[in-house]
Amino acid sequence: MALIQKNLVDRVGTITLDNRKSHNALSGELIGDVLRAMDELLKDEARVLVLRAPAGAKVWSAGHDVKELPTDGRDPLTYNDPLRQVIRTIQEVPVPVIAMVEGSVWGGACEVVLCCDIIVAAEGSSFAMTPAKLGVPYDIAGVLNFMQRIDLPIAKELLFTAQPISAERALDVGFVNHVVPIAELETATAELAAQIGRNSPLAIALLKEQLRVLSTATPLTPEGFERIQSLRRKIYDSADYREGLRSFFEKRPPVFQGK
Ligand code: LCV
Repeated sequence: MALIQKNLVDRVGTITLDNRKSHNALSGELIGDVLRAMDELLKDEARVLVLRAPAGAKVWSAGHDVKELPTDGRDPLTYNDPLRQVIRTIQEVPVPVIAMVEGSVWGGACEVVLCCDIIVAAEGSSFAMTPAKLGVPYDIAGVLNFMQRIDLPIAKELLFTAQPISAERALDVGFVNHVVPIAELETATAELAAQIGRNSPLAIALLKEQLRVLSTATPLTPEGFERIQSLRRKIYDSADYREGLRSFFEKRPPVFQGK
């Protein structure tokens, strides 16, 4: 059973995350459905993609499926993790991807939204970046994505506090494009998508790839990369990482010991 809905109207492809029982947690299964839908819509010559939750959703997505985070000493966010795959796909598909957001967005889902090309959020929606709350050693590509979209002091506050911020604050700090009343969310998104769909798909595909390549040209030495990976390994091998996940399942605040 698909955990998403898909439709294509006037070359605008819409993918609706629709796994309500786990608040659209980004499980491998749900992400697999999203990737297949993106592939099918591009084959049907969609010129814009919209990623959304069902109308009225209180939670856009609860982030990475915590049940799928390994606790046996394996890296929880490797290159082939479904979350990393869908984020790279959003960044690399040759059409603009618009995140149409209502409700709360958590953890890895914040990065998914941030890596969409344009974000239209409803008043009352919120964004929480949660690695520090769960004790998760976030991966380098993910941190770079946050840095690309959010000024460093703001990114640090959001990541260190792991607290939700409002759509209005997200607009102020520049990581959403528009905040609109919930009743106007679909219309505002559709108008934006239609404007883009009337322009040259070839020129837009080139512009998107130019912006991706030029914005990700970040110097990272092999030594720097290895050093960060060794720091991450210490964390996903730590008691704190296991405590973070255990506290989530036991529905209690984590007690981190710093080891
Ligand atoms: C699996 C879930 C989830 C979930 N996974 O309903 O960025 S990182 O590094 O942190 C990254 C690794 C990441 O993205 O981690 C996930 C970060 N996400 C969060 O911290 C959000 C966790 N979820 C919540 O805070 C609440 O579920 C919200 C506020 C989204 C909704 O609260 P509400 O009271 O409406 P429940 O908490 O009762 O959730 C309903 C069911 O969905 C499961 C949750 O375990 C519960 O399952 P059970 O009914 O079996 O108890 N669920 C929620 N989020 N990310 N499962």
